Amino acid sequence: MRGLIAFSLFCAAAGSVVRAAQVLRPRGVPLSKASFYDPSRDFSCLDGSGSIPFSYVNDDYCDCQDGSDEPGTAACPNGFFHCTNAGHAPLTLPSSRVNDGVCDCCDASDEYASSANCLDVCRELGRAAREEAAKKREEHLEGYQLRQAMIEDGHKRKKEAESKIEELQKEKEEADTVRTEKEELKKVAEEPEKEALEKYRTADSEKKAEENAQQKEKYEGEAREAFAHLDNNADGLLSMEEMMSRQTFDTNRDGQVSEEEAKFYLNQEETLTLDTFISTGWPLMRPVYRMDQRMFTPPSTTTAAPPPMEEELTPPPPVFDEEDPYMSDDELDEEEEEEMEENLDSQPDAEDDGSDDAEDYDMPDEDSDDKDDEEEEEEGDVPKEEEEEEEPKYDEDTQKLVDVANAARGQFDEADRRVRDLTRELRSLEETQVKDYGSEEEFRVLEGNCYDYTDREYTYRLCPFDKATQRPKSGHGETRLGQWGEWSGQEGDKYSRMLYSNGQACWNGPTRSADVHISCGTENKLVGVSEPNRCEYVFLFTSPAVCTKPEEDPSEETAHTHTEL
Ligand code: MAN
Repeated sequence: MRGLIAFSLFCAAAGSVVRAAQVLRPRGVPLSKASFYDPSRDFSCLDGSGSIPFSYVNDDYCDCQDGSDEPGTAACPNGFFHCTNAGHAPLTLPSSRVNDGVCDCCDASDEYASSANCLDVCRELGRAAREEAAKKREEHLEGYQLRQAMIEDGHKRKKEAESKIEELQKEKEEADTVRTEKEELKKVAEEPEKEALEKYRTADSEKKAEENAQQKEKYEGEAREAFAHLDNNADGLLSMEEMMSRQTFDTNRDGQVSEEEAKFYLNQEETLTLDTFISTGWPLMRPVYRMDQRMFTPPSTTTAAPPPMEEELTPPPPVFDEEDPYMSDDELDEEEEEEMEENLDSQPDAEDDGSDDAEDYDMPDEDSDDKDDEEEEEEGDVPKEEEEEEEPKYDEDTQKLVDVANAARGQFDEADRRVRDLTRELRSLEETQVKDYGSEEEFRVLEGNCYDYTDREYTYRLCPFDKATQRPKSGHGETRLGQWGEWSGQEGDKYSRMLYSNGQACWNGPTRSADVHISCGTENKLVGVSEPNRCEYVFLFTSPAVCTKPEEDPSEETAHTHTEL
């Protein structure tokens, strides 16, 4: 019975595939193993585990441990079924799929005893697959040709960069020389300018010193006059009594000069000599004294004055009251008064030795301004237009020297700028020369370009050899995902991946990075981006640069399929 079934299966198998002069073999056996299935001999299990009469092959009973006696049935759990799929690609299935009601083989051979009614569709599928493969191959070939162009372009650019570097180096040498010359000329022009301005400054400060001396003289003259006026008994000492005899010093306007009031103006001394008067007493009393001198009408009553208050027993500070109704605006030199008030503030205090030292006078001093000017000029700054307009302060000869120096500074600045520009340009070109643009410079042409990909939330950008970024579609701010790092493909396939690292730090996480996977395509294009782990991005980039040479004979596989027939 077993033998009969096996024979019929063998014939059925032969019948389903046999064309003229083709190799007969049991169902499910690939051509490569046909010789092991010889119906004129016993069958030896392919793993050598035993031998059985040939009639036991495909008898739906599993005899061999490796399942090799049942290639065309589902009897062995570890067996395999091979479908020839003439017209398309052969297929090997686990034998459990035989007659399971599902069409696995396109030639329908796996469902010979089922009700699945499978049809042989291998020819149509084969044609579509071949067309698809041809298209792919075509693209691959085009990509490969484009790669050749990229290689050529890369080499060309490298050479151009080399000669540009040489050119720039020469230009920079020349620019250095020009800069040195201009620097020298600037020094030469600045020397007389500095001298001329120095004289100017000296003349200026001499004038100011003279003015100061005059002012001091005037101030002291006034003081002497006042001293003589106040020193009633002309004994060369200004005493408490003499002070108390003057209504001028009735600061709180209670009708009499108290001891405290008198003492305040004597700088807490009992008496003052002329010298101590000039340095300590006069600065205190000058405002009230002068005001009193200038009043049109002396106050006959105290009605205009505020009533004296308890606390005013302590002598109030001699405040100059600009609102005072008895003051003559015409006569009072306000500026001078203010100036003297300033002087009052800076008078030496009671602990001071009180010596009449000119340095104790805080006369107007513009030295500090001068110093600023000098510093600015020493730094080579061209005087500002505004300042020039405000102060046409130089004589013709000096102005000429300043103009010449300004011109020399301008020329030096220009020469200096040129050197810096050339240095920058050279540095960036030299950097490109040491970058790895692929084994044949095939990626060099990508430098300077950027490629975008937009998904639902973000627009991603890849600028090869520079950076990878992410920008929300809402448009707020760009996130740096990484700077160009290195080629990161596996050994032998180094140029299939790029790593962009050290991007913006992820909140509570690592710095962002982008891993760029490059596959063959006819375009340099960013075709997808994902973020498989938070802040770790995978970019899918296609480029002809990675297209390898397509196989010579694309129909090899099909030919192999046909030989099985
Ligand atoms: C931003 C984007 C995201 C990232 C989060 C992490 O929203 O950069 O891609 O996952 O930050 O906080």
